[in-house]
Amino acid sequence: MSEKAVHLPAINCQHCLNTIRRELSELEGVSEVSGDLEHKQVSIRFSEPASWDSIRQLLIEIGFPPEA
Ligand SMILES: [Cu+2]
Repeated sequence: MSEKAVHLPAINCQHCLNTIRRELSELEGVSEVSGDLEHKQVSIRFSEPASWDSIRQLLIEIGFPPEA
């Protein structure tokens, strides 16, 4: 089980967080997604088969690239 907090500068409103939460929870292995609108940050708890690489790729695809 891993947990990662990432800064997603493209987050602007609650709707963005809802989209991120919905899309990420469809990824097998992702067990929890919590968002912080004020800091444009999302915490993701995951285990295999999900990996940080697959999560990062999905975030890029849906328009919320993690800040490097
Ligand atoms: Cu939004």
